[in-house]
Amino acid sequence: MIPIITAFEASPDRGRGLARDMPVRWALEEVGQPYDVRLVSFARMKEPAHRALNPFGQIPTYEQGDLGLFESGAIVLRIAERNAGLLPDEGDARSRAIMWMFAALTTMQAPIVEFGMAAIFERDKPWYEERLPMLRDRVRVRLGELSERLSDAEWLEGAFSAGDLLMVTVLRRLGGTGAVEEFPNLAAYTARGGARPAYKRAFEDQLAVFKASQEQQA
Ligand code: GTB
Repeated sequence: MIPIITAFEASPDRGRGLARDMPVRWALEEVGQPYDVRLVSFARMKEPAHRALNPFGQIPTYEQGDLGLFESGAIVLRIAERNAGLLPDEGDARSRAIMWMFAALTTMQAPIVEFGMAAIFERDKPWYEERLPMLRDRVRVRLGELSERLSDAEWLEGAFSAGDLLMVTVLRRLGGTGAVEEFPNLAAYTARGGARPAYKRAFEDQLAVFKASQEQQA
């Protein structure tokens, strides 16, 4: 049965692939699983039918048969567990790859999102100028630690895994800030992820959705 995911009808990121449907699309492309997309507006996301799938009224969601999931990390894990290519078979290696999935979505993503949110929503607040360097420093510390661990390896833990997929999507949220570029190995790592054919297909698909939404408005 072909899974159905939800995504923004018109993404506020204007097709930059920063919304959380992107890791889900990328994972599905990596394993060669065809999928359908149901596009939803902000209003539709808050309606009972969508909230039945995601109580927080957000995208992405994932439906396959009787299964309905939300949370991009849980969806990527489901895809990785059911298909070859995103998690090692051997138990310890598999646990380490899952550990990196959590590291991406918690330890790395938390300060990155806080930094990004402040830049968008607190710009006009009196505390903004004082708070921003602190938030940026928190991101820099985490990036430095990740950079040291990655060193000159291609991927975080041997072969490319769902851990790398999520880490690259989280690091991409810093695009345009110059933060990742302070660490050349992380910049190369992020570029390596983005150069994967599956990533490119996922990116082009979500970009096509955004372009279509603009054409409809014109
Ligand atoms: N933890 C959840 C997950 O990983 O699935 C987070 C899901 C989430 O944040 N969804 C957002 C959403 O539905 C879209 S992706 N928001 C609508 C709402 O809450 O009403 C987050 C996002 C949004 C916009 C940009 N952007 O414009 O750059 C980037 C990321």
